[in-house]
Amino acid sequence: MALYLGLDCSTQSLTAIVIEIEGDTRRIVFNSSLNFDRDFSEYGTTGGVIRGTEDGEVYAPPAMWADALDRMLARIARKAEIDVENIRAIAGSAQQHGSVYLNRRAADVWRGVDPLQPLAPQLHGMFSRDRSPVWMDATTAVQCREIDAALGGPDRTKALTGSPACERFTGPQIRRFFQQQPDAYHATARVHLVSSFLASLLTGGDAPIDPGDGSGMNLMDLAHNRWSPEALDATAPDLRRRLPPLAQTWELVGRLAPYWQQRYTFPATAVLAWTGDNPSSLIGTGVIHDRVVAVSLGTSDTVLALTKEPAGQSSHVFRSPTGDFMNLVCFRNGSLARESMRMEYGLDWTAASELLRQSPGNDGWLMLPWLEIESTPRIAHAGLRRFGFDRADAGRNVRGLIEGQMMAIANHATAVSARIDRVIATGGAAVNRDILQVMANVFGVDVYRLDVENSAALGAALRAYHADRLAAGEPVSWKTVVSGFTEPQPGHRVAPNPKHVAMYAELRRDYAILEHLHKSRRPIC
Ligand code: XUL
Repeated sequence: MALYLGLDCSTQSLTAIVIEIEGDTRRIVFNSSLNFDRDFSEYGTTGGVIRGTEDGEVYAPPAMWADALDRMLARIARKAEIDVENIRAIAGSAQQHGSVYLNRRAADVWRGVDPLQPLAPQLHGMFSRDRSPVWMDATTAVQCREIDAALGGPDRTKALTGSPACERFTGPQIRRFFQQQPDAYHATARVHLVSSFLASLLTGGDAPIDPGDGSGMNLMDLAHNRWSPEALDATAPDLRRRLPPLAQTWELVGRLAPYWQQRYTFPATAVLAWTGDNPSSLIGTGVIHDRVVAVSLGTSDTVLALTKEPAGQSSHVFRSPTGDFMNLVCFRNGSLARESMRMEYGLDWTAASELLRQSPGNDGWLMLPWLEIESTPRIAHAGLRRFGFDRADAGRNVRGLIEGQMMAIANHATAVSARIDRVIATGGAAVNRDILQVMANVFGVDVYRLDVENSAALGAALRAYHADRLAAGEPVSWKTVVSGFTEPQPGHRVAPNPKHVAMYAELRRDYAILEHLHKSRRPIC
């Protein structure tokens, strides 16, 4: 029996999924999560993070992730049904952008770890910074401006690295660290991402960063998958020697270190490069070609689309684990706007859904749903724009907002991915079938709801399988890799209603015109 282990270290938890692949048998044999707040309460996190005293400061203690990795491998090793000898390869992913700072003693500390003792307390002497800023941190606006200015403006930074300088991205974070704590920066021998730090703990070496996570740093030349000397110079002095090398996502980067072999009787299993949770989710949700897009309806709404070339219209372009490009289009007005609309009219979701069903197309009335400032398109002046109705009418407002959101998502998704055959819907609001019905009607294609709680860990396990076969000289296509794991369940399909598809096709054109006309204007109502 061939087993593959995928790990995902997200903001709030560490998840492990083991899959079994033998002939036609393809199944998940282990799926388990450790929650940082609950299972590691001694680190004092809330939602897996700690909020600092400075406005927008959000970080996590890196030792907590090491602790979780230790406990998870113990769980796997103790699971009677899993023979660890059969695990052929291990891959992983982690929350993107977060960074871990190691000092010069790190290699020695690691060499000296005692397999009879828990890992985390033994790592104390390894860090040059005991805090890892994570993707939620928003303290680097100044550094973003400085980096963009040095590189020739945000568009130029985006063309070079895949994104304009962003507060949560690692480059601006490193720059701030260098400016605020120059001594600690100079004492830093390595800056790892959360992903490459955990891969390093597994191999006991200095694991590379993969292009998928590397493109979340504002430091990598996206076209060539190498560190950009220009971006490095714009960030901090002597940064090149502080970064690990880059390696392809499918490369084996080492074998499980003696610590794990002796502590939990694992063999010297092959370990792959780790990547970011978003690129890994792409595989775990089966978004492996450009005609399927994933739409996540979360705090903000995001579209993930795979393309052969970077799409100019996306908010961010990352590399994907398939070697292509992962385009991410981000809409700030997601669930927060939906919730605030629902609450304004004192509705629960059953009542709000009823309003959605009542009059699809809102009798032609449109709303630009920019309750907050928006990133797609860039809207500097917050405020809903209503056309043909006022604030008093609950039904028109609820439909205007949600239909407007779905039209914006569909129009901008089409600009990234020319032909869309299917939409995979994820995120909290995807449980609402009426919202998905609007989505299906607006896109004019089937929408499938996927239970993706652990799609990043599943994606990692699938990547382990893909890389193992590649290394064995028996490569398998990505279609074969994901087959049997990511097909949506028929009961989760929401089909478009042809009558409404034609109507929304027209409304989408009107919506695009309104969006264009009003994006630089202040709200009028
Ligand atoms: C993506 C991002 C988040 C984290 C969450 O740019 O910041 O999705 O990866 O884990």
